[in-house]
Amino acid sequence: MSSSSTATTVTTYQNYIDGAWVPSESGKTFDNRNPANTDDLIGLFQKSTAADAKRAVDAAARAYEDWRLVPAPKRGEILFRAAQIIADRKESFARDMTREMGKVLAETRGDVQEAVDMTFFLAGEGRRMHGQTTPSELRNKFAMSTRVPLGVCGIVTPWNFPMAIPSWKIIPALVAGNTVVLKPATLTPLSALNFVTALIDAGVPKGVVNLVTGGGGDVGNAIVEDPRVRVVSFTGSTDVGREVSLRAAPTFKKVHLEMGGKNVIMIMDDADLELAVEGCVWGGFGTTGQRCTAASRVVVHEKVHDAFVAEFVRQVKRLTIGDGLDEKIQMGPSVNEGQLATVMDYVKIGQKEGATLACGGHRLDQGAHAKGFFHEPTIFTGVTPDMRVAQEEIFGPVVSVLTCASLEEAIAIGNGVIYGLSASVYTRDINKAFTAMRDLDTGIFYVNAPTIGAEVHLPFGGTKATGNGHREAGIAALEVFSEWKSIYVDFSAKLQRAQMDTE
Ligand code: UN1
Repeated sequence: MSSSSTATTVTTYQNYIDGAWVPSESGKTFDNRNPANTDDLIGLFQKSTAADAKRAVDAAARAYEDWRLVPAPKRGEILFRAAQIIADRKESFARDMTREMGKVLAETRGDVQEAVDMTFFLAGEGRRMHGQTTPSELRNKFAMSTRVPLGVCGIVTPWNFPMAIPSWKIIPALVAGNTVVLKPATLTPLSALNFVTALIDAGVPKGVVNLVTGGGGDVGNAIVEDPRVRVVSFTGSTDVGREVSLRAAPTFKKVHLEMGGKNVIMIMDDADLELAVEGCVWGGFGTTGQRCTAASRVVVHEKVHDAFVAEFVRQVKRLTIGDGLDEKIQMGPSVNEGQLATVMDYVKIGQKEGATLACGGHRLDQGAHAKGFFHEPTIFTGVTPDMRVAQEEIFGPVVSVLTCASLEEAIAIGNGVIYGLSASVYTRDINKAFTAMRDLDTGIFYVNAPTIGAEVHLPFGGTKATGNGHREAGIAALEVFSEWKSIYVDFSAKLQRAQMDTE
């Protein structure tokens, strides 16, 4: 069993290492609390150490010796079963997720569904995972290259998509024949544990997937620095990503990083404004703005600026804020006190820089909001491209509105940040749409839709300080979790040596 109950009925959850639920050698746990109501203690999780991480890597390294030889279609079959199990448990997994990180049920259902979709999609790679065959230079010789696994993968995942993102990384790792050590964000260990439990119940053999909860400094670094770990896949902030990269470098690991964003929606003067407002509301304030893909900048053509802002502000003021378990609520809390403090800091920074607070700007802490980390959805207008609220990732419910006089200016503003994840344009002019699509330096681009909503079978990732050249999702994920082996089969060696001598 994954858990045991204490006298106060608070569940203590354990690590999963080498096919068994085990406590950390530290003897310590940490709390997992509901950000909508901090009285609600969801459970206690293991405060693991470097020694726990090492045991998990030991187990994964041993299990790799057999898992790599399990035929890929068979690995895929286990993963198909896992996808179905996750689908069957969708509602309870979604509720656990809303409780532990706050986003509304409609979104946590979407998060779980993304894990289902990704698992079904990549399980199918067990029967594809195509390589190449190519003619050889020589007679009686056959040449091909095949995908091979790398070994143990260290997977470090964030709290904002607590089941989807682990699935983006773990499923391609497994189908390709690798084994895994997962360290989830300390704010969302239950969703990670639910995901791992589904894999176990589907029949993933012992040691193939290991879960170690705890802090990045203790567990994360130990995984990233272990020479037996051959791949590290990390989603989180750009600062931590840089550190992961540096720590992984001495042992020549393959490192996949998915980091910050400052995504832009560009609204041209011919846009369908109703559509654009709807996109900005959900792109900006969905998941309380806590998405790497959040539309935290809106650049509006000066001709439609005032009409757009009036309607955007009107709709944002009507959003219902509260506990995401209530189906009527549209936006939940920030994930913790630190994240809320960041939001409040940026509200002050924006005002000091001279931006206009068009709505929001305050913490909500009365009545139903008294025990959570709630903040009003906030819009700044009159923002200029150099302001910090236009440059820095806030990861909260704050949107900055800027103006432009042309598409060219909008594109320059859009590209004028260190990040490059997602961008979008609202226009009815196909020439403008294709120009923007070509010229925005981002990994993802949308036309007449917000910057959010990536689908599992397309590559996901960004340019510049958002990523390091890799993509996850789609079959692009296999590039991270496999490498190529080229094989030459010489079926007439003697004859060929003779040929080589004469040619
Ligand atoms: C993230 O914020 O890290 O495209 C991922 C989207 C979601 C995934 C976001 N499907 O917005």
